[in-house]
Amino acid sequence: MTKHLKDRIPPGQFLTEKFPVLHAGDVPNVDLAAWNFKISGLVEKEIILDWNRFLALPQSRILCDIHCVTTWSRLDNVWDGVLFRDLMKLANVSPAAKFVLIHAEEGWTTNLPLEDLLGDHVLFAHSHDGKPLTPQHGWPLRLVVPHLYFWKSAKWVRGIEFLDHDVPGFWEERGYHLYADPWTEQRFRDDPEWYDTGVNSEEYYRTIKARVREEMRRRKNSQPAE
Ligand SMILES: Nc1nc2c(c(=O)[nH]1)N[C@H]1C(S)=C(S)[C@@H](COP(=O)(O)O)O[C@H]1N2
Ligand SMILES: [Mo]
Repeated sequence: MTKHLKDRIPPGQFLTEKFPVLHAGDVPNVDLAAWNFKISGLVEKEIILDWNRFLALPQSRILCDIHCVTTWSRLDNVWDGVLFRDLMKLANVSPAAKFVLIHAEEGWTTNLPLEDLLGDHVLFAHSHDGKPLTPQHGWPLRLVVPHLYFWKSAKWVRGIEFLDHDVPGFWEERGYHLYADPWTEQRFRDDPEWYDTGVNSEEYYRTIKARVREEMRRRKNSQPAE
């Protein structure tokens, strides 16, 4: 089934064929020989991978649309890399882990519920549209979480930390939404559920995710028959 173009563009977004560059601070200088990736937190044993070991992991390709909170969307991006869930298999993660804090160069972080990372569409990418990432877009490695606003897709990633509680990341601490669903425009942390359910609770995520599912159902039902 081909989806209508308008059904692929969330509210408040415009389409671009360009690939804008956005981040806090400067593009970091990364030395691949010194680069490593750390799996930490609620794991039996911390794991540290170097670049060659990372590349030796099973490789996957995804095709996705991306939606930036600054209102641009870019369709049909091809990414190559390692699925989050394939990476996670290396570590013995405690069942108590419910959240993940993604760590990038220079202490930049972003937070996500673990279950959002387990799908076959979430990957650590080293290539975009068939070419290695450019430094501005996150070389050597970035996360891609297509179903959330693009700031969750950390560039220059260096590790993942499994947690039993939610810890707001860099932009989230500065007022951006904790979950960031583009279809219900979770841009800023000004949603009523935030005030109703309080800080960092699983209850909060249950509530906002229920709202997202409801919106997706509504959209599906309002689609004209073909
Ligand atoms: N490490 C790091 N990753 C980051 C950011 C950042 O400031 N630092 N900014 C995020 C934001 S706000 C966006 S919109 C996307 C932009 O990715 P792009 O520059 O490849 O378009 O990267 C995200 N990943
Ligand atoms: Mo952004």
